Amino acid sequence: MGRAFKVVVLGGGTAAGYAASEFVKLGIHHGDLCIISEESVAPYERPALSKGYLLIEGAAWLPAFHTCVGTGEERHMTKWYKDNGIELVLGTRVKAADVRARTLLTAAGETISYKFLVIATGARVLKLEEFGVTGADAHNVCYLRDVQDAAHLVDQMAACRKVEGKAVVIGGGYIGMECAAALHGNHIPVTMVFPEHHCMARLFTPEIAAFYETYYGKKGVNFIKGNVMASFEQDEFGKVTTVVLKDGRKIAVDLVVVGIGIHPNVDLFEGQLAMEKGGIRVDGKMRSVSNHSVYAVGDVAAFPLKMYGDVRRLEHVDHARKSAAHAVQAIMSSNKVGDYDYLPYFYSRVFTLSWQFYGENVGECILFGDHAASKFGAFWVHKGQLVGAFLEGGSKAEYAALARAARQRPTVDDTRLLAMEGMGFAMAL
Ligand code: FAD
Ligand code: NAD
Ligand code: ISD
Repeated sequence: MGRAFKVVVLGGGTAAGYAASEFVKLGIHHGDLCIISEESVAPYERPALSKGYLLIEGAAWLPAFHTCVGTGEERHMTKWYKDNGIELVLGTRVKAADVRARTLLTAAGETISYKFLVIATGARVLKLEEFGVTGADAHNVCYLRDVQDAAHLVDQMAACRKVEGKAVVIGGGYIGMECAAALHGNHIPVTMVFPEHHCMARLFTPEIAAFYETYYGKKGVNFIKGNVMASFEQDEFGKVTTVVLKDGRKIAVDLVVVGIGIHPNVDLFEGQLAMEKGGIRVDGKMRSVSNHSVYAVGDVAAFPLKMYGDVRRLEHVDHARKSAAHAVQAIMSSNKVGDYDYLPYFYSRVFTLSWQFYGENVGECILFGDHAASKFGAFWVHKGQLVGAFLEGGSKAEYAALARAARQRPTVDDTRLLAMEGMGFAMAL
């Protein structure tokens, strides 16, 4: 015999923290909600791990960034969960799920049953081993997904500084860019290696990427593009000492940071729930299309993106927070809510730079502003409509205008005029 709850949230990350907050706002009864997390700490704002956590001075560590401080709300530590009658089961991995029987089996052997399940299992990092690289389990090869990884990276940066060592960052995406900035801030020289011709290839155009690469270059960050690592060389203690690239080049190294993407954690539900785009296919209520007792939110949800009329899976925190709140509203109202109507929003902060992006990056990219002044942006125009908007160094009002523009999708008659008007175009909407 195990425990039974009205709602179980599986996963204790960012989406789970925002789901709990919404359940409490909507008046869930004490004893009705259980959150099961493999992590040993209460839900927190994962974005802080590649930013505040890695600072050499004035670092932000837990408990500073438990949810929901990322949106300016209250910080919820374990006491808050207890005070609100939420069973927070930490340090516990769920190893099996049976959605027909509505049960979860924990690694400790307990069966927990539910009326409604919210899957918020997020993602795990892609490992170099999956590309056939050996030696990637060395102590000085770091990944970054959870607070333990971040603590390990902080230790490894300290060890690297001690020997006045150098770092190689594998991957030119979000983790690569944010960690390279953090390594530089820790006085560690950095070389970035990635297969694409420019950084942040999922979002940036070559022109946008050029601004960031030039900025990083002036700080001393070295870029090796269009290349991948092939293998590591290690010393007699197992420490990685050399990164060997595919073209045979060798880079001496003391610390390696890897950010080569993620796998959504959906394995427990393979063969039980409909999947799409690597995630759990849900409807506009964030409810599994194949089992109406199950909801999925955050990184694992493949959801209908209403504005664009297709199904997407997004790996960003704003969506994790909002999709979680939406699923909770659906559960608490017996699905008497509208469909999730999300405007994609991504952002990053590196060095003293900060950008935001809204919408989608399809069609022609129209640049505006001034790279030299670190104040520039871009609009994406598709089939005569503005569909995406990016800005570096914006003010609160400008970012709000950017979001409005991407939401409204105004007609663009003259792209040359749009380039000249720049932010003026968005501000006037
Ligand atoms: P997660 O936050 O990953 O939470 C998943 C939880 O499920 C974890 O607690 C995990 O341990 C648990 N879990 C998984 N499987 C099981 C199981 N079988 N049993 C029990 N528990 C389980 N996005 C942005 O938009 N902006 C940013 O600046 C930004 N920065 C980021 C920085 C870093 C370092 C990382 C890693 C991500 C960042 N992201 C950012 C992405 C953002 O954090 C994620 O999109 C968001 O955390 C997804 O929330 P989630 O709750 O779906 O998953
Ligand atoms: P990513 O998808 O942003 O970037 C992966 C990068 O890996 C690619 O750009 C590519 O350069 C590189 N790559 C792929 N295969 C490679 C290989 N074999 N060898 C070398 N490089 C290879 O993923 P990430 O940077 O690892 O980030 C992990 C997750 O965390 C993502 O979901 C991301 O959205 C999220 N995240 C988001 C933010 C943010 O939104 N500001 C910040 C950090 C992390
Ligand atoms: O969205 C975010 C973000 O970028 C962070 O660093 O949430 C966190 C919190 O602001 C950390 O306190």
